Amino acid sequence: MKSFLHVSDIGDLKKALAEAAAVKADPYGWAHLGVHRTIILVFFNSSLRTRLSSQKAALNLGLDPIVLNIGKESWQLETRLGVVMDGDKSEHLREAIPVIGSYCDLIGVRAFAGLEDYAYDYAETVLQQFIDYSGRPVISLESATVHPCQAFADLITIEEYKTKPRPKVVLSWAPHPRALPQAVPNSFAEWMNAADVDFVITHPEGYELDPRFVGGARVEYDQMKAFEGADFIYAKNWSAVGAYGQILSKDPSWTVGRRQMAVTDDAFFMHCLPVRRNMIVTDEVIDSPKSLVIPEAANRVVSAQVVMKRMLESL
Ligand code: AN0
Ligand code: CP
Repeated sequence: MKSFLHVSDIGDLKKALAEAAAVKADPYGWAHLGVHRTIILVFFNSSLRTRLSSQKAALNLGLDPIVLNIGKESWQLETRLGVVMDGDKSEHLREAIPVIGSYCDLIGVRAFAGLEDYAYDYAETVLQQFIDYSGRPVISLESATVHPCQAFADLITIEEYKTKPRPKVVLSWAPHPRALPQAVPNSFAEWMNAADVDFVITHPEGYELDPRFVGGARVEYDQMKAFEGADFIYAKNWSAVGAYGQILSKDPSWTVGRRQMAVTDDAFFMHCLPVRRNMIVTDEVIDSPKSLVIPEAANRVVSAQVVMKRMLESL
């Protein structure tokens, strides 16, 4: 595997899920693979789960992780090409990336969408430079448009908890005080479309996701209707794509609570975390026995480990 951004990069999903189960059952079973190998994890943005689960996955494989927090420990990096560097950025990605590549075997990058320029974000301008200039396999640890390690962990979690061969999975927009990227819902949609589930997306009008990620999914603007008979509710806020990066609604009636969960088929509740309680989801729902947020986060080690394992095997 040369890079990990899309569901197509992992190949057959049944095989990937079987491999995830094997890695989870025997986390140290491939500890020889990473010996005398290094992964550099580059963070342009904050993280709790991705930072820790990626390091843990690397350690399980015998791989040495090095974390670099851009702008805090490194120089501030310029990411746009062709600019006069007379501002606060001391170094360009064009030099920094091959230097980072010369110190390691694999690279992970977290670089969120700026939410100002659709074309810049949706071209994956930062991540693509890592792919083009590092000479190393690159993992998106949430880049401008995708969060594949999260979506893979979500799929593993659904596989573990489903009680029907083809469960109904609903991705629901929920309110948030700040404008957030579309990476999590984009990847979730892409992976659910590829998986054997009945997938529905619900959001207020104006929050349509990019058609490349919506694919053939059913979109339902009535949240209560979308939730009917659901087996998994996946809540997430995102900012608008059309009116790029804008907050069009903070409607509290979309906060996932007992009212919506009551029309599901006793659905599980999922969220990638970090979550704003009583904005995205009520305390009652996230604290209920049907909430999967902790096992879902735990599966981030498993998804990252399968990806790093595949990359090490193909070096
Ligand atoms: C980020 C997002 O919505 O993309 C990270 C989620 C994993 N969330 C926040 O910034 C709160
Ligand atoms: N879900 C997730 O990626 O969390 P962090 O932003 O804390 O890494």
